[in-house]
Amino acid sequence: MSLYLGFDSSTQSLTGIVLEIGGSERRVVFQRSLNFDRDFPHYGTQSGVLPHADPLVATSSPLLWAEALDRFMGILARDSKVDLSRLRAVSGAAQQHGSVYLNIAAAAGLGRLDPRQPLVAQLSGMLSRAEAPIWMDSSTTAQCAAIASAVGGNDALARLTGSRAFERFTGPQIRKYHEQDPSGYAATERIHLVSSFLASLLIGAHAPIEPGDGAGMNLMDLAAGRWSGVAMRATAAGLDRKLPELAPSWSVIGRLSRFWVERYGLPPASVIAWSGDNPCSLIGVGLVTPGRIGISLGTSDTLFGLLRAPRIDPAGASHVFGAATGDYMALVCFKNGSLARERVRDAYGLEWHGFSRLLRDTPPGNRGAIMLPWFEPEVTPPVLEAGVRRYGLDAGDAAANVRAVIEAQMLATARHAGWMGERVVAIHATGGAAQNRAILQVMADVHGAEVRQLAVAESAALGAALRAFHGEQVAQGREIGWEEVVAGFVEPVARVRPDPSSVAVYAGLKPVYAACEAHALGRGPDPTPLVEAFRSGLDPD
Ligand code: XUL
Repeated sequence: MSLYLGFDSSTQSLTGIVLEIGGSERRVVFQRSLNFDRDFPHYGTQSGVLPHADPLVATSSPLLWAEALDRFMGILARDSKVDLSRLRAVSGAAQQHGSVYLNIAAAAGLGRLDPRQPLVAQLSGMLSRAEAPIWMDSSTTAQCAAIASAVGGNDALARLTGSRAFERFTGPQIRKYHEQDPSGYAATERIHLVSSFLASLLIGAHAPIEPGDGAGMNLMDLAAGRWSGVAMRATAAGLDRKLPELAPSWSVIGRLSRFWVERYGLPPASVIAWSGDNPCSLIGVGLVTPGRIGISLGTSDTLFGLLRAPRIDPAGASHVFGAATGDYMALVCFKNGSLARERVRDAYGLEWHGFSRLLRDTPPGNRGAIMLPWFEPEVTPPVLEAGVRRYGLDAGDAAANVRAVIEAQMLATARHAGWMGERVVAIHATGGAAQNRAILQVMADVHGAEVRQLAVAESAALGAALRAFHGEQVAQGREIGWEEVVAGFVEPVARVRPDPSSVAVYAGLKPVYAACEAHALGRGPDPTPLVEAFRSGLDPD
């Protein structure tokens, strides 16, 4: 039986999963996560982010990601107790949009890594920029405006690249670097995404970018699957010479280099192009046909689904990326995911079990109390000035605030997904918080749809491992359908059904939530009368 390794280099951790697959026999044989703050304290990250005076700036360290990869391979070789000579292919997922800047020394240096030396010690001379801006950065509003205007407006940019200009997208980040550090930009020979950077470390050469993650840059012509000359020129001079090539998602981009083979005794397994965490999660939750959606409850919460054609969100809040199947995927990203849940938990001195108990003990609809949990600047809807807004909600009431943060997150997913045009019949839930039944019940009730809880919470790493399997099969000349690829790994372990009376409560609460959001964004009147009317409708006394 063959082994397939999938990684997920996320904001806060590196996870690896090894699958054993032989015909219909399929299982996870190894899984481990390394936490960036805890296991690599010398980088000084907080929740995976380097401290900065400007709250709009968010960066991390490419060296940290590389050191985690090196340590993970050591653990795999030492602790996994599986026969790694059967490892056939490796792929990976990474947080999207983040960019890594390499100088001219990298092309040769990557191919000459010394297996007797730690990886990280050999990389610092290859970076033209020590820090990597990541998806949590919101500091490029001016660059977004400049790029949008140079391509004929945000609608034109969305039609071309799948998204209007977003602060965290790679193009605006590159433009800012070019403006603020022209000599650093000039010394940059190659700009990688986090995914293609880590893939480069595995193969010992510059890796290509695939269209799933490439679509998160505001630089790729989505329909053609090519870098767009117009978008590149609108972003920074000479960018066409600095971007990696684009390659299909299932490409074998190389083999594990001598560094890994000699350092850890791994076989020279095929490396399949790495992608973004969201395109990999789409596979890892089994959304290989349209009609169902996935919700991932991670550092950010995301909602996603497969699209056969690149439909564009008319409100401009969402994105369309490439899918690993060769189709498209819709994605709506909410930055205040676990970030917000953790802040509420900590503000009231709770542990997770206490948080869940309060959620279960409070009534659906929260008596009309609404929180907009924008602890950090929000992506959907776009909010640059962080700050929690409360309507009919007493900040001192722990129970009501616990329910309010979860209800707000679920109401936001329902409100901002309508444009996909899919009637939601089932939701595949994943991510750390998807293990929490009380949260899944709110999800089912707000959407009025069954929620399927999956066995593997780490859907991005699982999806990456499944993509490794698929890519290797394709390379062998075997025609394999995606249903067959994911079979055995994505069947739900539990189903949470919507409760009709709660569904009715949320149908009434949705317009109240919408009015609060509009008011907080400065686009609507004070919603207090609506909050009060909802409350008195629930409780006529
Ligand atoms: C998606 C996004 C986030 C990151 C998180 O557009 O910004 O989901 O990919 O890792």
